[in-house]
This record gives sequence, C-alpha cells and structure tokens, in this order.
Amino acid sequence: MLCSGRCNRQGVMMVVMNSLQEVVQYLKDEDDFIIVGHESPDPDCLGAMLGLYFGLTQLGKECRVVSGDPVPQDLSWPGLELIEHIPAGFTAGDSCVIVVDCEPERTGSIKEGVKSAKRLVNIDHHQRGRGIGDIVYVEPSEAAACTIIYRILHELEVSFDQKIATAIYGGIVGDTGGFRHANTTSEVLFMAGELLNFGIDPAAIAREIFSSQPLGFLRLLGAALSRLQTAQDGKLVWMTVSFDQFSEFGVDPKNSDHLVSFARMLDTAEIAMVFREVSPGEIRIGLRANHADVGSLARHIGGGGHKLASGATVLGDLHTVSSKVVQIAEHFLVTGELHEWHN
Ligand SMILES: [Mn+2]
Repeated sequence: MLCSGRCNRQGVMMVVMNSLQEVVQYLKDEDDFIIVGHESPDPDCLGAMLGLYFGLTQLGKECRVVSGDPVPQDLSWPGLELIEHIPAGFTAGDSCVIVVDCEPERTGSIKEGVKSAKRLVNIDHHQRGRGIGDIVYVEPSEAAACTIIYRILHELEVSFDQKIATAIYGGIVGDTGGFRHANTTSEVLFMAGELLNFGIDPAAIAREIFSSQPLGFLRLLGAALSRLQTAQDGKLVWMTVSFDQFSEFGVDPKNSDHLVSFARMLDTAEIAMVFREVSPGEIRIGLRANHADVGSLARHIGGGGHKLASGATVLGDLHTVSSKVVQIAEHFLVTGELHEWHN
C-alpha cells in the first residue's frame, strides 16, 4: 500500500524521509524492478537509471528501464538502447517502481502508472517535499542523482565496470555542467576520479553532452539568441521559442531544455530564463541563476528544482505566460519577494 509517510505504532502518519541504508535494504529485499526517470530525461536522469539498472541486474534482480519521453539521440552510452519508450498506457504490474532524479509527479506521460504502482521507491536530489512512496530518499546536498546511485551501488557491493562508470560519470558531468557549477565539491571530483579508473572516455562523454548539437538546433539557437531580451541592466535575460519555430527548424522541443545555458552566458546575467512552447499552449520554463533562488521562483509558479537551476510547465499563450513570469522575476530580483501568481 502506498502512503505519504510511514506510520508509527499508534498508526499516526509521520512524514519522514528514509535513510540511504533503508533504501539499500529495500533494494536487497525486493527482486523485480522498473526504473523510471523524469520527462525530457537528461544525462543525470539517464545515468542514474542505467547505473542502477546495471547494478541491480548484476545482483540477479529482474529489472526494466522505462521512459515516457524518448531517449535523446546525442548520447551513445552502453545500455541506452535498453530503455523502453512507453509514451502511453504504462502500468507497473507487480513490479516495484524506482523513480530517480525527480518525484513521481514529474515522470511525464507514465506518471499515472508510476503513482499507482504497488510498491514505489523514490531517489532524488531536488529540493522538495517527501511526496508519495514506500521508500523516499531525497538529498538536496547531492550534486546529482548519480552521486546517490554511486553510494547505493557501493553499499550493495556491486562491482563497477565500464558500463556503470560511463553512466554515473556522465550523469555527474551533466548535472555539474562539466564540473563548473557550485555543486562541484571535492567529493564529487573524488567520485569522478574513481570512475575514470574503469576505462571510460571522458572526452567523448563531455563532447556528447555539451558539444554535439544537430544543425537545426544551432540555427534555432541563432534565431532565439538574436531575439534575446533583457531587463534590470541585463541582470534578467530571457528568450522565447514558439512551437512553430521548433517545427520550422526541425527541432524536437522536448530535447531543447539546454537552451537556457546559452541565455545564461550573458556577462551581466543573474537570472536566465527560456520559455519553450513544447506543444501548442504548453510552455516549459527553464530557469538558471548565479545567486538568486530560482528554485523558490519555480515552485511559486507550479514547478520545482534546485536553488540555482529549476523549471516549470505552465499552460497558456507563450507571450502572455512569458510576460507574466518576467514581471514576477523582475520583482523578485529587485525586492526578493514573489508576486501573487495566477494562471
Ligand atoms: Mn539530476
């Protein structure tokens, strides 16, 4: 039975997180898993899914990896072809579902099947509430979901190999922006150093994540950058991309959330935002900051994420939604306060 916390002996609900040891014990006890991640899976999500998959199958467990959105085509890591793309009608059956790198609510088109699973484990590093799940481990101080999976696999005494190391290293590279973000701690670099001992190709992994864009994407980027907008002396910078523009340049809008990293390159930027109309009337907003807490800004408009990297999906007209969110962000930047939000 799913419950939103654990019950104590008096049957009173306690909303508490589980420990890493409890996660490890649960994974030891169960033997039939389906691992899922978030919509628009990124390298950390995919790396966590595959690292855990290879670890659990090495221990003789039954395991599948499932995604509601397609796997991006620009990565060549071993095992990505094993991820089943199930855009609709996903059900977990008797398997235990493990959600990595997000809460069950963010698993996109498979979320109803995920949330109704008989057994549910959730492993994440985003700042958020506990949410649902029999076992929930959320540690926002972790740089990546992959650093958590690294610890779990060690606790499970899994033997690391090139496949596992590529996945975990790739996820860490993705979520630290190639060891450039504030989450690049000495421990993260230690883990990355250990993973390099398994014959992985760090140059290829970095190139695939950061420097292998199709021509259509670069041309779309050019068009979007030429209409880059700023406010507050360039502290706030944003761009919008309509569904029609994605079609015009032949770019899959769901594989374009890294557009925001180009907006944030502006020298004066404190908050960078990208508004993508991923389907007509569905606006995905990516937010990045150097210091400001865009995690709370994203939660304010119905999204979530980290202090310096967050996002939200809002339904509405691209121009209207972007204008409203820009106003909120401007006010937030100046006063530190969040305007009332209606959508
Ligand atoms: Mn992540």
